[in-house]
Amino acid sequence: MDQSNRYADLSLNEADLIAGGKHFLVAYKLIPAKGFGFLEVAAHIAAESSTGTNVEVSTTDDFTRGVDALVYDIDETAFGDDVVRGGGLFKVAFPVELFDPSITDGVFNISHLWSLILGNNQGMGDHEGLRMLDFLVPECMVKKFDGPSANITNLWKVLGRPEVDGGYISGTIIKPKLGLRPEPFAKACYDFWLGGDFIKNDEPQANQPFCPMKTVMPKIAESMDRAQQETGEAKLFSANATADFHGECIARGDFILECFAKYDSADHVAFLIDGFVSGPSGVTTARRAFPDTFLHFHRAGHGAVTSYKSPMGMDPLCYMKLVRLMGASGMHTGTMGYGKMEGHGKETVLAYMIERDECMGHYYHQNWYGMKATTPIISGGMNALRLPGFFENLGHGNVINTCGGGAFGHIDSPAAGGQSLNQAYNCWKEGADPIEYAKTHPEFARAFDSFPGDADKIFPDWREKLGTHK
Ligand code: CAP
Ligand code: MG
Repeated sequence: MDQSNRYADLSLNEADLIAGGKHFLVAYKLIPAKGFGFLEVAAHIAAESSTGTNVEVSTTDDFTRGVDALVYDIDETAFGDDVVRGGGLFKVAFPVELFDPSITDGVFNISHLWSLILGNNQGMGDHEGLRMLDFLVPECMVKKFDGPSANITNLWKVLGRPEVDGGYISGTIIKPKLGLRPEPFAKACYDFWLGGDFIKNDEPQANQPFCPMKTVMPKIAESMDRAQQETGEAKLFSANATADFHGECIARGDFILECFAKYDSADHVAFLIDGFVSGPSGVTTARRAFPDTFLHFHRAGHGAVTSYKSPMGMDPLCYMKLVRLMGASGMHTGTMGYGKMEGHGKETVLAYMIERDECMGHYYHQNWYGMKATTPIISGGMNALRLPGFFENLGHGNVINTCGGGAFGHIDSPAAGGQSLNQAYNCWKEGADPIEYAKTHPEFARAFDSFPGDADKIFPDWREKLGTHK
């Protein structure tokens, strides 16, 4: 049934909709199924995402029609006819009345919002592909989401740095991903903290029988204390508090803080929340129960929804915006083509969108109206050699960077791995040539020997210029 007579109004003007401030706007990429018209499917998507279904129903009244989501712009040939990346563009205006403020405090529910803008419409049979590319949150809604409470400024304060432009936080992920027992786990932490700032649990490390949280967490806290005394520097740990049941998450968080409070280091702790798999409820539990603790959002699994390989789901930019609204202190934004995960150099927008007061997305200029920034977390196949190019592309180093292989794969020690990361940042900040810089910074130089494949690719003439370093 073609519902475009009800769920489309191409006379609507986007500038007026934005100025009116009463609509949540969404841009989608659509590949209609064979035998279906573009506007017909777009209108059906607007119906299914708001007040309709696939047929007229007798219970609809004038008020209902007044809150219909409406297709207001289409461009059927926007993306060409590639079977995955092809299709057309259409935009939908959702009246803000469709969204769901909590009965407790009026804060909007992300889970509800997500189920409207990218819910049933993903499973409809009249399209070959539907992908959300960008959305615009009006001011009246931005101000009714939690947003971040703590962020990188809290961590810079602990590290004794300026709370603005406090710079690069060098980090690692304890590797191997699973399989370390408590003693070797705590030793790995101590060894890295002798050279780097920040350690995170790897996303699956939690309470496995071979490394129970109640055994390992006190040892990690003790290792941090020893490393802080040894180096005279504050250290940070992002502990996995992810859980299905909110009570378990809170119990884990309380226990973790208790372990570190013993050494007066509770504010040196962040909570790692595997936010894609635990969803907005899991994230909001941590955000609300522990507002003073940095909420480290790990996005493992997000690729199923955001991968550029798919005609479905959402662009990573949309996911970044949802996560800032949820209140993540820090969010994995990917490595923008410099690491091992899918991505490209123009993904800087993923970082800018969550860290700036306002930012131009793919289709909409988003103002955050004073909502605190979410800190970009850079992780995935990174090491000291890949960092200078990464910072040059991003344009700054006010990020948390975690290198698992990049630290524990350094041939001298995890501490040398950590030092090599800090040296890579300083090399970029000073505008120095990395090879020249390596001549006076041995840990950075030894990163060339540790990751020769990367060195050959990024600095082809390093061998004759640097030779191997002992
Ligand atoms: C990186 C990592 C990270 C992912 C996150 C891993 O380890 O710990 O979880 O890379 O990816 O498990 O692979 P390495 P993203 O540093 O050893 O690669 O930030 O893109 O979500
Ligand atoms: Mg990991």
